[in-house]
Amino acid sequence: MHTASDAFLDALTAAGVSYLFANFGSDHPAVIEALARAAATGRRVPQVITCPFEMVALSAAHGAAQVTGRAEAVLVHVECGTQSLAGAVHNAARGRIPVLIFAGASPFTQHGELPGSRNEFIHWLQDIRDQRGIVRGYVKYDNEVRTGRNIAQIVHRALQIAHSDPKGPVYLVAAREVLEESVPPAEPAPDRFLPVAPQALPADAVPELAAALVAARRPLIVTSYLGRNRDAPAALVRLCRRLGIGVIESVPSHVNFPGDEPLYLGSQWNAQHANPVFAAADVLLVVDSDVPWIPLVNPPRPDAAIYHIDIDPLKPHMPLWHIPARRTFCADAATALDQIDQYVAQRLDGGALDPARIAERTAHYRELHDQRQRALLARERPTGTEITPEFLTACIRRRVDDTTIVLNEGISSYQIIGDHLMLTRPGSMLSSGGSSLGWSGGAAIGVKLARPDHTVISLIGDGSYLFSVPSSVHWMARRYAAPFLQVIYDNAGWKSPKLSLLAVHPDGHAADADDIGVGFAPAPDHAGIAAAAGGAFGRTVSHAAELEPALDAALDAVRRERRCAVLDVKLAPL
Ligand SMILES: Cc1ncc(C[n+]2csc(CCOP(=O)(O)OP(=O)(O)O)c2C)c(N)n1
Ligand SMILES: [Mg+2]
Repeated sequence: MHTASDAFLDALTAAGVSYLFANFGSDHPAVIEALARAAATGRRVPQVITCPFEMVALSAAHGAAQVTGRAEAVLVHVECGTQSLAGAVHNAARGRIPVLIFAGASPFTQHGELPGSRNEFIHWLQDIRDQRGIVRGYVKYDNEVRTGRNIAQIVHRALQIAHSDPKGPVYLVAAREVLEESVPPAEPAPDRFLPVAPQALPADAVPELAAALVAARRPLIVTSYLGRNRDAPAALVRLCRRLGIGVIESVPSHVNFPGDEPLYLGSQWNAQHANPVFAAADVLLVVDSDVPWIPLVNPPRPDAAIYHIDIDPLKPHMPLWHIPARRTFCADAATALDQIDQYVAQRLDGGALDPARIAERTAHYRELHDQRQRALLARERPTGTEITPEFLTACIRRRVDDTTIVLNEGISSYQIIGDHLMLTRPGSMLSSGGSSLGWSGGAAIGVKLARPDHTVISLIGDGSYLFSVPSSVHWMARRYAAPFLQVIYDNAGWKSPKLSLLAVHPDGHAADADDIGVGFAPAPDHAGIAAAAGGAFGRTVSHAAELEPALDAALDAVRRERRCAVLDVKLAPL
């Protein structure tokens, strides 16, 4: 017996997929049978991770891919399960995350014409006109497997597309009859479906970019996600040190540049005012960024020479997008930065490079870096008994070691978390890259499964914690031995929509209203949810003096008892 479902699992295994984050339904008897057959006969297949909610399944695959760079598989139930992927599809798309999503489809025969024919009432209810249309706006590729005879080929092609830059999710569907189909075993050949090789800058671009950066007075690089490639931050450091170029992160979803480099000048997010360091740049090189600045509040200098290198420079998935770049290049950041650096080293050193000019730029940026550093440290000192997000993050920083991965879903504290963790190691902090809340619960499981020897810490707003489906997350974390620490930045509700309101209507009725529908009173027992669902260590902390002992106890539960810990940290309410 060898069905299309066996061939599907074999193709995943051959492609290096380790996990099948699964939420089964009536579309999957053939797959469940194939999994059991593999277990009975000792055939290696991806490990099934049962996910009680699909959004958590895709978030877990998202987290795993963020640390390995490789797609995992997510198996969902027809169109209903596809809908329940919810905002995780948006996050995977915006975060350019390789992942293979596979859904069943309602049987297409109703009188037993083929094995798998309709035999349950839901087969009529779940037959919709365009199942793939649910996610088409978010995936790089979607297709229906119409015969088991080429299911391996379609899986490998889908994964090749997912793994090629700009990476992203892919979606396949197959009806029950196809998944039941007997097919001859085929030799899967994943090495004939390798991702497209990284792209370099065209030859004429390198001298132009180098010349602009060399001649500038205040050259600045702004980036958001070049750190997704763990080699790129080192390439950025080499070039910036050689030429005295400052670096600003805009809405970073990775560690793109070490926080302790004197050329590091901080990040910009949603601040509703200009950033003077950014505004002073005369040559601005944007590398891998979806939102390098917000034109309405923080525009570049009008005469700045802007260049753009991106793995996805045109962003055709965003209907409105433009930066006034002189030249735009589609290239891999690490490759491109190395090209410029090598050109400068070989062709300009000792010639067009003026050491005094570079020393002046470096000293200027070092001074700004040091000023910023002093201001940050001053802000994180505790004042009285209240816990500020700055103090909380500093306490966490002191517990981050070389094998810690932090997931930042702090929302109104995104920037504070990045600023005060001051991380230096590529890959040590991740954000979803998207904006649909609740990613970091499932993602923490995926990261922990992929890096079992690391300490995983999810820093999450209280609203985002509830979005993350904590009952599913904490059940899964215990079931699959994937313990992590979760610290809730609990400001008693959704602070961000309130900030959005005040930015647009600072003096309106809502600004003075007692209740604008964003508060969480009466307070949920957040830690209790995790304890009930997954036996997590749970504690609520509201006094500054309690914080550090609670963090130590929570980390001890994670590292020694190997169970999740949730610290619900009460900040000033919104
Ligand atoms: C799935 C989803 N629903 C709604 C929103 C809109 N939204 C943006 S921020 C926010 C509040 C988040 O609350 P919390 O995590 O507590 O962060 P805070 O703003 O309080 O720091 C909401 C509801 C969203 N981004 N994603
Ligand atoms: Mg909140």
